[in-house]
Amino acid sequence: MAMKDYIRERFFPHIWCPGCGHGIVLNALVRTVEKLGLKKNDIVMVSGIGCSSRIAGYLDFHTLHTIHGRALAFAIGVKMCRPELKLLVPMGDGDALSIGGNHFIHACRRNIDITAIVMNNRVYGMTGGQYSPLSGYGTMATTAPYTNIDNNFDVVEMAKASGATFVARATPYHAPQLADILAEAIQHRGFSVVEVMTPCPTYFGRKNKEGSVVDMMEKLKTRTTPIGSKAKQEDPSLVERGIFVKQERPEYCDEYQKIIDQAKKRI
Ligand SMILES: Cc1ncc(C[n+]2csc(CCOP(=O)(O)OP(=O)(O)O)c2C)c(N)n1
Ligand code: SF4
Ligand SMILES: [Mg+2]
Repeated sequence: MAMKDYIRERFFPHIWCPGCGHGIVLNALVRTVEKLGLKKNDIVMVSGIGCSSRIAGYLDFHTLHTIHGRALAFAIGVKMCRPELKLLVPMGDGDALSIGGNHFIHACRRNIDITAIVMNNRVYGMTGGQYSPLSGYGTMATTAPYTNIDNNFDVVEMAKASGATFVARATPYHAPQLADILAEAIQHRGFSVVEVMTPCPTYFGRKNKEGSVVDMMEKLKTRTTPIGSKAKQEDPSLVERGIFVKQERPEYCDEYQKIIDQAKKRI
Protein backbone atom coordinates (compact mmCIF):
# COMPACT_ATOMS: atom_id res chain seq x y z
CA MET A 1 0.00 0.00 0.00
CA ALA A 2 1.08 3.60 -0.47
CA MET A 3 1.75 5.99 2.43
CA LYS A 4 -1.51 7.82 1.69
CA ASP A 5 -3.45 4.62 2.44
CA TYR A 6 -2.26 4.80 6.05
CA ILE A 7 -2.87 8.53 6.53
CA ARG A 8 -6.06 10.35 7.47
CA GLU A 9 -5.67 13.26 5.10
CA ARG A 10 -8.72 14.96 6.55
CA PHE A 11 -6.66 15.83 9.64
CA PHE A 12 -3.87 17.46 7.64
CA PRO A 13 -2.00 19.78 7.66
CA HIS A 14 -0.46 18.31 10.80
CA ILE A 15 0.35 20.40 13.89
CA TRP A 16 4.07 19.61 14.06
CA CYS A 17 6.68 22.37 13.79
CA PRO A 18 9.29 22.20 11.02
CA GLY A 19 12.10 19.90 12.20
CA CYS A 20 10.07 18.10 14.86
CA GLY A 21 11.17 14.48 15.13
CA HIS A 22 7.66 13.07 15.58
CA GLY A 23 6.92 12.93 11.83
CA ILE A 24 9.93 10.68 11.27
CA VAL A 25 8.55 8.29 13.90
CA LEU A 26 5.19 8.28 12.09
CA ASN A 27 6.96 7.47 8.84
CA ALA A 28 9.00 4.67 10.44
CA LEU A 29 5.85 3.20 11.99
CA VAL A 30 4.05 3.09 8.63
CA ARG A 31 7.07 1.51 6.92
CA THR A 32 7.23 -1.09 9.68
CA VAL A 33 3.54 -1.98 9.47
CA GLU A 34 3.88 -2.27 5.69
CA LYS A 35 7.05 -4.40 5.97
CA LEU A 36 5.46 -6.75 8.50
CA GLY A 37 2.39 -7.10 6.30
CA LEU A 38 0.05 -6.16 9.16
CA LYS A 39 -3.52 -5.32 8.26
CA LYS A 40 -4.79 -1.90 9.30
CA ASN A 41 -7.82 -3.58 10.85
CA ASP A 42 -5.62 -5.66 13.16
CA ILE A 43 -3.91 -2.62 14.70
CA VAL A 44 -5.19 -0.48 17.55
CA MET A 45 -3.18 2.66 18.23
CA VAL A 46 -3.87 4.27 21.58
CA SER A 47 -2.46 7.61 22.64
CA GLY A 48 -2.76 10.18 25.39
CA ILE A 49 -2.28 13.90 24.76
CA GLY A 50 0.81 15.69 23.43
CA CYS A 51 2.44 16.59 20.12
CA SER A 52 3.72 12.99 19.96
CA SER A 53 0.29 11.56 20.75
CA ARG A 54 -1.14 13.23 17.63
CA ILE A 55 0.28 10.28 15.65
CA ALA A 56 -2.80 8.29 16.64
CA GLY A 57 -5.04 10.87 14.97
CA TYR A 58 -3.06 10.94 11.74
CA LEU A 59 -2.89 7.19 11.11
CA ASP A 60 -5.76 5.17 9.73
CA PHE A 61 -5.76 2.24 12.17
CA HIS A 62 -8.33 1.73 14.88
CA THR A 63 -7.33 4.61 17.12
CA LEU A 64 -8.13 5.97 20.54
CA HIS A 65 -6.92 9.47 21.41
CA THR A 66 -7.46 9.38 25.15
CA ILE A 67 -6.36 11.23 28.31
CA HIS A 68 -2.91 12.61 29.02
CA GLY A 69 -0.86 9.91 30.77
CA ARG A 70 -3.55 7.24 30.56
CA ALA A 71 -2.88 5.72 27.14
CA LEU A 72 -1.49 2.49 28.59
CA ALA A 73 -4.50 2.04 30.87
CA PHE A 74 -6.83 2.28 27.85
CA ALA A 75 -4.55 0.06 25.77
CA ILE A 76 -4.49 -2.63 28.45
CA GLY A 77 -8.29 -2.59 28.52
CA VAL A 78 -8.49 -3.05 24.75
CA LYS A 79 -5.84 -5.76 24.72
CA MET A 80 -7.53 -7.77 27.46
CA CYS A 81 -10.82 -7.72 25.56
CA ARG A 82 -9.30 -8.40 22.15
CA PRO A 83 -5.91 -10.12 22.70
CA GLU A 84 -5.59 -10.98 19.01
CA LEU A 85 -5.14 -7.30 18.05
CA LYS A 86 -1.78 -5.48 17.86
CA LEU A 87 -1.63 -2.61 20.33
CA LEU A 88 0.69 0.30 19.57
CA VAL A 89 1.00 3.16 22.05
CA PRO A 90 2.90 6.29 20.96
CA MET A 91 3.70 8.48 23.97
CA GLY A 92 5.58 11.63 24.86
CA ASP A 93 8.15 11.67 27.64
CA GLY A 94 5.78 13.64 29.86
CA ASP A 95 2.85 11.45 28.92
CA ALA A 96 4.78 8.22 29.58
CA LEU A 97 6.89 9.06 32.61
CA SER A 98 5.44 12.08 34.35
CA ILE A 99 1.65 11.86 34.66
CA GLY A 100 1.72 8.34 33.18
CA GLY A 101 4.72 7.02 35.12
CA ASN A 102 2.68 4.73 37.32
CA HIS A 103 0.89 3.12 34.38
CA PHE A 104 4.22 2.72 32.61
CA ILE A 105 6.00 0.77 35.35
CA HIS A 106 3.02 -1.50 35.98
CA ALA A 107 2.54 -2.25 32.28
CA CYS A 108 6.23 -3.24 32.16
CA ARG A 109 5.78 -5.43 35.24
CA ARG A 110 2.74 -7.26 33.82
CA ASN A 111 4.41 -8.05 30.51
CA ILE A 112 1.25 -7.49 28.50
CA ASP A 113 1.71 -7.72 24.72
CA ILE A 114 1.74 -3.99 23.86
CA THR A 115 4.36 -1.86 22.15
CA ALA A 116 5.05 1.48 23.85
CA ILE A 117 6.95 4.04 21.79
CA VAL A 118 8.28 6.79 24.05
CA MET A 119 9.13 9.87 22.00
CA ASN A 120 11.61 11.53 24.29
CA ASN A 121 12.15 15.17 23.34
CA ARG A 122 12.96 16.03 26.98
CA VAL A 123 10.17 18.59 27.21
CA TYR A 124 6.41 19.16 27.30
CA GLY A 125 6.17 20.30 23.69
CA MET A 126 2.45 20.72 23.28
CA THR A 127 1.89 22.94 26.31
CA GLY A 128 4.75 25.37 25.80
CA GLY A 129 8.08 23.91 26.88
CA GLN A 130 7.73 22.99 30.55
CA TYR A 131 10.46 20.65 31.85
CA SER A 132 9.66 16.94 32.03
CA PRO A 133 11.15 14.10 34.11
CA LEU A 134 13.41 13.45 31.11
CA SER A 135 14.75 17.01 30.72
CA GLY A 136 17.71 16.46 33.02
CA TYR A 137 19.62 18.47 35.62
CA GLY A 138 20.97 21.76 34.33
CA THR A 139 18.65 22.12 31.34
CA MET A 140 16.54 25.20 30.64
CA ALA A 141 12.78 25.20 30.23
CA THR A 142 9.89 27.64 30.26
CA THR A 143 9.25 26.57 33.86
CA ALA A 144 12.96 26.51 34.76
CA PRO A 145 14.29 29.92 33.66
CA TYR A 146 17.21 29.63 36.13
CA THR A 147 17.92 25.98 35.15
CA ASN A 148 16.20 22.77 36.08
CA ILE A 149 17.45 21.13 39.29
CA ASP A 150 15.48 17.86 38.86
CA ASN A 151 17.44 14.78 37.89
CA ASN A 152 16.05 12.76 34.99
CA PHE A 153 14.90 9.19 34.56
CA ASP A 154 16.59 7.00 32.00
CA VAL A 155 13.70 5.45 30.02
CA VAL A 156 15.67 2.32 29.18
CA GLU A 157 16.80 1.71 32.76
CA MET A 158 13.29 2.39 34.06
CA ALA A 159 11.75 -0.10 31.61
CA LYS A 160 14.40 -2.71 32.40
CA ALA A 161 14.01 -2.34 36.15
CA SER A 162 10.20 -2.53 35.85
CA GLY A 163 10.34 -5.83 33.97
CA ALA A 164 9.72 -4.99 30.29
CA THR A 165 10.80 -7.97 28.18
CA PHE A 166 11.86 -5.88 25.16
CA VAL A 167 13.68 -2.60 25.66
CA ALA A 168 15.36 -0.54 22.95
CA ARG A 169 16.51 2.96 22.09
CA ALA A 170 16.59 4.60 18.66
CA THR A 171 16.71 8.03 17.07
CA PRO A 172 15.05 9.61 14.03
CA TYR A 173 18.51 10.40 12.63
CA HIS A 174 19.00 6.62 12.28
CA ALA A 175 15.62 6.16 10.59
CA PRO A 176 16.19 2.72 8.96
CA GLN A 177 17.46 1.34 12.28
CA LEU A 178 14.45 2.88 14.02
CA ALA A 179 12.12 1.01 11.63
CA ASP A 180 14.03 -2.26 12.21
CA ILE A 181 13.78 -1.86 15.98
CA LEU A 182 10.06 -1.05 15.77
CA ALA A 183 9.57 -4.19 13.69
CA GLU A 184 11.27 -6.35 16.35
CA ALA A 185 9.34 -4.62 19.12
CA ILE A 186 5.98 -5.15 17.41
CA GLN A 187 6.74 -8.80 16.74
CA HIS A 188 7.89 -9.40 20.32
CA ARG A 189 5.31 -11.19 22.47
CA GLY A 190 5.26 -9.18 25.68
CA PHE A 191 5.59 -5.57 26.76
CA SER A 192 8.02 -3.78 24.46
CA VAL A 193 9.41 -0.31 25.03
CA VAL A 194 11.19 1.70 22.35
CA GLU A 195 12.62 5.03 23.45
CA VAL A 196 13.05 7.36 20.49
CA MET A 197 15.24 10.39 21.21
CA THR A 198 13.44 13.04 19.17
CA PRO A 199 14.30 16.72 18.66
CA CYS A 200 11.87 19.48 19.73
CA PRO A 201 13.62 22.45 18.12
CA THR A 202 10.84 24.85 19.14
CA TYR A 203 11.15 24.45 22.91
CA PHE A 204 13.97 22.18 24.09
CA GLY A 205 16.26 23.26 21.27
CA ARG A 206 15.63 26.98 21.55
CA LYS A 207 15.75 27.12 25.38
CA ASN A 208 18.94 25.08 25.51
CA LYS A 209 20.71 26.83 22.62
CA GLU A 210 20.99 23.58 20.69
CA GLY A 211 21.23 25.43 17.37
CA SER A 212 19.29 24.54 14.24
CA VAL A 213 17.35 21.34 13.60
CA VAL A 214 20.32 20.18 11.56
CA ASP A 215 22.55 20.73 14.62
CA MET A 216 20.12 18.74 16.78
CA MET A 217 20.11 15.90 14.27
CA GLU A 218 23.90 16.06 14.06
CA LYS A 219 24.02 15.64 17.83
CA LEU A 220 21.87 12.50 17.61
CA LYS A 221 24.45 11.21 15.16
CA THR A 222 27.60 12.15 17.06
CA ARG A 223 26.44 11.76 20.69
CA THR A 224 24.93 8.26 20.32
CA THR A 225 26.57 4.96 19.50
CA PRO A 226 25.51 1.33 18.99
CA ILE A 227 25.34 -0.80 22.16
CA GLY A 228 28.73 -2.18 23.17
CA SER A 229 30.71 -0.12 20.66
CA LYS A 230 34.37 0.71 21.14
CA ALA A 231 33.42 4.39 21.01
CA LYS A 232 31.40 3.97 24.23
CA GLN A 233 34.44 2.56 26.03
CA GLU A 234 36.46 5.55 24.93
CA ASP A 235 33.74 8.11 25.69
CA PRO A 236 31.28 6.90 28.40
CA SER A 237 29.12 10.01 27.93
CA LEU A 238 27.85 8.67 24.58
CA VAL A 239 24.25 7.37 24.69
CA GLU A 240 23.80 3.81 23.49
CA ARG A 241 21.14 2.84 20.96
CA GLY A 242 19.94 -0.59 19.90
CA ILE A 243 18.16 -3.46 21.66
CA PHE A 244 19.04 -3.78 25.36
CA VAL A 245 16.61 -6.49 26.45
CA LYS A 246 14.81 -9.21 24.50
CA GLN A 247 13.60 -12.11 26.61
CA GLU A 248 10.74 -14.57 26.81
CA ARG A 249 8.40 -14.46 29.80
CA PRO A 250 4.74 -15.50 30.20
CA GLU A 251 2.49 -12.91 28.58
CA TYR A 252 -0.30 -11.38 30.64
CA CYS A 253 -3.29 -12.19 28.39
CA ASP A 254 -2.10 -15.80 28.05
CA GLU A 255 -1.87 -16.08 31.82
CA TYR A 256 -5.26 -14.46 32.27
CA GLN A 257 -6.81 -16.96 29.85
CA LYS A 258 -5.52 -19.76 32.08
CA ILE A 259 -7.34 -18.18 35.04
CA ILE A 260 -10.53 -17.96 32.97
CA ASP A 261 -10.19 -21.63 31.96
CA GLN A 262 -9.68 -22.70 35.60
CA ALA A 263 -12.68 -20.69 36.74
CA LYS A 264 -14.86 -22.20 34.01
CA LYS A 265 -13.98 -25.73 35.16
CA ARG A 266 -15.39 -24.93 38.62
CA ILE A 267 -18.79 -23.83 37.30
C1 LIG B 1 -4.74 15.50 32.84
C2 LIG B 1 -4.01 16.49 32.01
N1 LIG B 1 -2.98 17.17 32.55
C3 LIG B 1 -2.29 18.04 31.79
C4 LIG B 1 -2.63 18.24 30.49
C5 LIG B 1 -1.87 19.24 29.67
N2 LIG B 1 -0.91 18.62 28.78
C6 LIG B 1 -1.24 18.26 27.52
S1 LIG B 1 0.03 17.61 26.67
C7 LIG B 1 1.06 17.80 28.02
C8 LIG B 1 2.53 17.43 27.98
C9 LIG B 1 3.00 16.95 26.68
O1 LIG B 1 4.36 16.57 26.77
P1 LIG B 1 4.83 15.16 26.25
O2 LIG B 1 4.00 14.09 26.77
O3 LIG B 1 6.30 15.06 26.53
O4 LIG B 1 4.55 15.24 24.68
P2 LIG B 1 5.18 16.23 23.56
O5 LIG B 1 4.16 17.30 23.36
O6 LIG B 1 6.48 16.74 24.08
O7 LIG B 1 5.34 15.35 22.37
C10 LIG B 1 0.40 18.36 29.11
C11 LIG B 1 1.01 18.66 30.42
C12 LIG B 1 -3.71 17.51 29.94
N3 LIG B 1 -4.06 17.60 28.65
N4 LIG B 1 -4.37 16.64 30.72
S1 SF4 C 1 6.47 21.98 20.03
FE1 SF4 C 1 8.20 20.58 19.85
S2 SF4 C 1 7.31 18.52 20.07
FE2 SF4 C 1 5.63 19.93 19.57
S3 SF4 C 1 5.45 19.88 17.32
FE3 SF4 C 1 6.79 21.59 17.84
S4 SF4 C 1 8.87 20.72 17.71
FE4 SF4 C 1 7.43 18.98 17.87
MG1 LIG D 1 7.84 15.62 25.23
